[in-house]
Amino acid sequence: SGKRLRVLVDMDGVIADFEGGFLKKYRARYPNEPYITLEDRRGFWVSSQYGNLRSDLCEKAISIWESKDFFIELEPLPGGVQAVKEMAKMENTDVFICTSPIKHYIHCPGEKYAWIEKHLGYDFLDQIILTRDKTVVTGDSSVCSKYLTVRLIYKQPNPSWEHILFTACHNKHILPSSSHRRLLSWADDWRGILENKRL
Ligand code: DGP
Repeated sequence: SGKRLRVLVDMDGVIADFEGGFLKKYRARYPNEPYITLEDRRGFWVSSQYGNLRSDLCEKAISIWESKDFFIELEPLPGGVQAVKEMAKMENTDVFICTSPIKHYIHCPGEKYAWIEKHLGYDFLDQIILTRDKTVVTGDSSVCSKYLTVRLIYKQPNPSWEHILFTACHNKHILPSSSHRRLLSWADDWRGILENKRL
């Protein structure tokens, strides 16, 4: 019933645990360097916060996600894979994984495809959108904030979108606003949000 929905689900911090994977590998590689606990993470850019802690740590942080096997070995976030599979089976619902590869491209894009195949299955490879500029996917230039991580989009007619802010360690302190609904986790009521968008 109701509108057909196109749901764009981000990958890092929404279905794949980028922050947890980063911290684990950073600490293993640089055991004697200071680090930022997930509790103390602020802002989307991990490298900026590490750079503020000590300037050379910016580069060290970047070296972690530029390494082979970083992206493929990310753990799924609780409930994310199951929710996306369920969502994809819903009537009148098209689900895409919309994710920005890092510009050090030698490992990241391929490993993102491999991660999707491993956790969501071969057929989900048809649903991947890799772009450095997610605003062009919707054609709406006001989609810009890095901490907005799940998007719901109406199909025609009258295309419009709503960002749903998926709670992550780095954005949980941002105050709620009327224009940004939150999904606290995949245990939260994502079905309700979809049905509400469909009306
Ligand atoms: P997305 O969440 O899909 O917009 O992807 C953003 C990408 O950026 C993802 O691969 C993680 C990565 N990323 C996270 N923090 C930083 C950072 O501080 N610097 C860079 N270059 N990339 C980052």
